[in-house]
Amino acid sequence: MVAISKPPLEQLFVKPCKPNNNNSPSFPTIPLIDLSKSESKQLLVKACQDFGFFKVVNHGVPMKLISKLESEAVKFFSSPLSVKQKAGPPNPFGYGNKLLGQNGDFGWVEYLLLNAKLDSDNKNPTLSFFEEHPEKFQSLVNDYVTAVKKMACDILELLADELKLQQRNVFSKLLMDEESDSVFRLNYYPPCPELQEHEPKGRKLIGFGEHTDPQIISVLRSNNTSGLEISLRDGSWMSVPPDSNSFFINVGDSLQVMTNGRFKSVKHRVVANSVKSRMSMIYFGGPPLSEKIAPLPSLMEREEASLYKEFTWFEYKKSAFNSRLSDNRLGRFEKKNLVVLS
Ligand code: GA4
Repeated sequence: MVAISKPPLEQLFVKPCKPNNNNSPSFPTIPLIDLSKSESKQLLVKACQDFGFFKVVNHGVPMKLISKLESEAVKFFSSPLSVKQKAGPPNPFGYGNKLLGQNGDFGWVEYLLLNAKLDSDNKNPTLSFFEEHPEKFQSLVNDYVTAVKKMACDILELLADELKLQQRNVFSKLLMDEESDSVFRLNYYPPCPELQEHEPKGRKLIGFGEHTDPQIISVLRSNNTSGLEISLRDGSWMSVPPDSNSFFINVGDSLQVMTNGRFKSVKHRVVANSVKSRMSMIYFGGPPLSEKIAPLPSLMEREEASLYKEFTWFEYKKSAFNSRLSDNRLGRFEKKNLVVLS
């Protein structure tokens, strides 16, 4: 058994990186997409190519459902540790505190990882800690997952349309499949008062370390506390202004592969706040374990070389879960194409 000690706060500070100038007129802004508008398709494709990240409004997910689930989640994270631990250690589903994954990554975060499969027979930890209404929480999660999955599928179909793919459900069918390997995550970032001493010097404490998501698409909703940052092409980090009425969408590694690198799986992280807590709820839409992931032949131009070796989602997931958060997980699946210069 590997004994993992608690991380001293010092280890959770992020390495300083080059500052970016958020006030400069050339500084990019997060693409904002109104899903009720007909021009959303083009904007979606552009956002996936330029950033692998965007914000959506008019998403159709009822605000009442979002706030009900959020308040149940707040109740859960405010419970005594002994109550939260009833959900079991994340293996892979369960309650976790500071330790992320199995390979020694830490962050200033508590979380609950759940199977997003909606049948009653799934492998979720017992949700008995919701003493009064245990089934209420499960049914809220189910309703919420159903709604965000529908939105994710609508977005994936608009993308397939705009890419002129014959089958507009080529991506969405992977999430709709009964065997879809999707995950639902609640992240609670408690305030860290000690951080106040470090903030004037510009030091940031890591909540969730930098990483890309291995799945196809991720749908994130948070309360109004800042913390999420995305990595820009020049290597700088851009802080994403929070917006509790909208959803933020990430392209995952698998969608990057299926589009042969046209869409970018965005590197992102969360930094802790010294005064306010941050709560986020994320649906990670993944394919069935047996699904073969490779660039779509119908998307490839004549003579275009595939940038990736084919793999099953099972193979990729296994390799991802053996990696550290910041590893370049796609690296070992990249093809080393030789360019012959004549
Ligand atoms: C990142 C996206 C999802 O949160 C997650 C994470 C998973 C975990 O927390 O167990 C991983 C991480 C995520 C990628 C690398 C591995 C696995 C932690 C980690 C160090 C649930 C997922 O699918 O991959």
